[in-house]
Amino acid sequence: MSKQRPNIIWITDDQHRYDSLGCNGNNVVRTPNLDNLAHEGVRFSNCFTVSPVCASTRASFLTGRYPHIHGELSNGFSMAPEEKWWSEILSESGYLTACIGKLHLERWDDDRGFDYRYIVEGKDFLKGDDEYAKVCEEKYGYRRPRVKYGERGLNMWDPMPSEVPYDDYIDKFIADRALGFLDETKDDKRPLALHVSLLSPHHPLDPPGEYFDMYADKPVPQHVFDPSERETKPETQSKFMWFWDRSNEEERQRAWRSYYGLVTLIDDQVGRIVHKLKEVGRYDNSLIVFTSDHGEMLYDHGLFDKAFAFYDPVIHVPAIVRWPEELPKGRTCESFVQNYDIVATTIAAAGLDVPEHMSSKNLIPLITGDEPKIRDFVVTEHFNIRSIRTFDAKLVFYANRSYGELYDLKNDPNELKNLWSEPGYDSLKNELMKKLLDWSIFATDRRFREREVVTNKGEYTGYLKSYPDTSEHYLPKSKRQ
Ligand SMILES: [Ca+2]
Repeated sequence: MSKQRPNIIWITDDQHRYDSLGCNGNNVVRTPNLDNLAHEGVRFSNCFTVSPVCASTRASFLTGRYPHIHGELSNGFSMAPEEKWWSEILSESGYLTACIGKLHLERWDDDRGFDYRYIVEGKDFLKGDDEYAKVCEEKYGYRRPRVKYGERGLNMWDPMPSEVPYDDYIDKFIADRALGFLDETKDDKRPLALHVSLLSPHHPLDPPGEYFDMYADKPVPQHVFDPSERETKPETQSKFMWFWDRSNEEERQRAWRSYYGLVTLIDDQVGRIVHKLKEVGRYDNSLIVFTSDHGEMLYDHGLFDKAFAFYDPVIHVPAIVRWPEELPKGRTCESFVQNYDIVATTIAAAGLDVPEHMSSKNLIPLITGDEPKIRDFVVTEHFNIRSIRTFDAKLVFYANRSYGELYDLKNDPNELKNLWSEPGYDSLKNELMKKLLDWSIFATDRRFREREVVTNKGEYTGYLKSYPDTSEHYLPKSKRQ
C-alpha cells in the first residue's frame, strides 16, 4: 500500500450499457478519456449491477449491501436508518468526503458522512429543490427538461436536442462543481473521497448542441428482438413492448445515436475531471473508478428504459479501476464482479478493513492476480425478483409467480428464447435455483453476515452469545443508541 493514502475519485453515470464504450469494443462511440483510464488501469469485462433500478443500486453503492438487506427494494423505498455509509467510514478515517450530483435516496437530501454535498438529483424528475433547478428556473424559466418535452408534444424516449445549451447542460453543470471543489481543496492535506455522480445517458435522450448530431451518419447496432418474444416472455415485459410498436426503425436508430452523443458528453466530463486532477497535483496518487448504476434496453427485446427486465443490456455495466501506484496497467479482468464491489475496493485501498457486514468484495486481490476469481455467478435483484447469471446461463426468479425466465447463454447469447417451460431444462433450472437459494441464505443474509457464524463456513455452531458492533438492527429499541 502507498504510504500516503490515495485520493478516491469515484465517477458514476446513469443507465450506461456495457457495450456503449470504446474500450469495451465499440468502434463507433467515442470515449477517449474513459478508454485512457482503462489503458492506465483495469477494465472489467464482466461487471454486473446489483439492481436494474437507480435507488436500489445507489443505496448499495453507499452500504456495500444488497437491496433486500439495506431496504431500498426499488425506487421509492427507504434505506434502513442504521446502515453505515461508505462516506461515514471514509470520513471517520480522515478522508475529506464529497458527493457532487445524484444519490437518488428516498430521503433525497440525506448526506451522512459527506463533508461536502452538492445535490443535482436527476434529468427527468426532481424531488425537493436542488441547485440545478434554481439555475434553470432563473435562466430558462423551467426546472427540468420534462416540462419542455410536454410542451413540445414529445415523450421522454423521443430523441431531441436539449433546449439548454451545453454550457448549462446538467452533466456539464455537475462536472463544473466537481472542478470547483478540486480547486477549493487543492491545499487540503487530507486525501479526497470524491463521488461525482453524473446523470446521462439516462433519458431524456437530449444531447445538447453538437452532441446531438455527432453520430448522425454513423452505423448503430441492430436491435435484438424476435416477435415470438411477445408469447414467451413474462407479461411484466410483454405489456411494455408497445415501445417497439409505436416507434419505427429510423426513430429507434436515432435513439442509439442520441444515446451515443450523451455517452461522449459524459466522457468529456471525465476528461475535464482528469485534467483538473492533474492541475491540482492529485492525479498520480488517485484511485479513479468508473461504473454505472445499470444499463438501458434501448429497444432491445422491444423495450425501453430498464427496471422490468434483467437482460444483459440492463444488468451488464462498464467498470474501470485505475490506480497506477498499486495496480497493473492495461489489464482486462474477465472474472465476475458487481458494481457495488467498488465500495469494499475503495475502503480497502484506503487501508481500512472491509466491514464484515458488507457483501461487497474487495477487487484488489483479483486485479493483482492474488485471487483468480471471487464469484462463480452474479446476482441482480429488484423488489421480489432475483436473477442469477453464470457464464453459460441465466435464470430470473419471480417470487409468487408460476412463470420465470431461463436462458442458455452459450447457444442463445441474446436471450431471445425463454426456456423456463421447455421440457428438458429442469436440471439446469434446479441447479440455478439452488445456487440462488444458497446465496440468499449465506452470502447476504444479514444475520449470517453479521454474526460469527459466517466465519464457520455456514455451519451451525449453537446460539451466539453477542450481537455484533456493526449493526443495531436486531437489538431491542431500548438498547439502540
Ligand atoms: Ca439509474
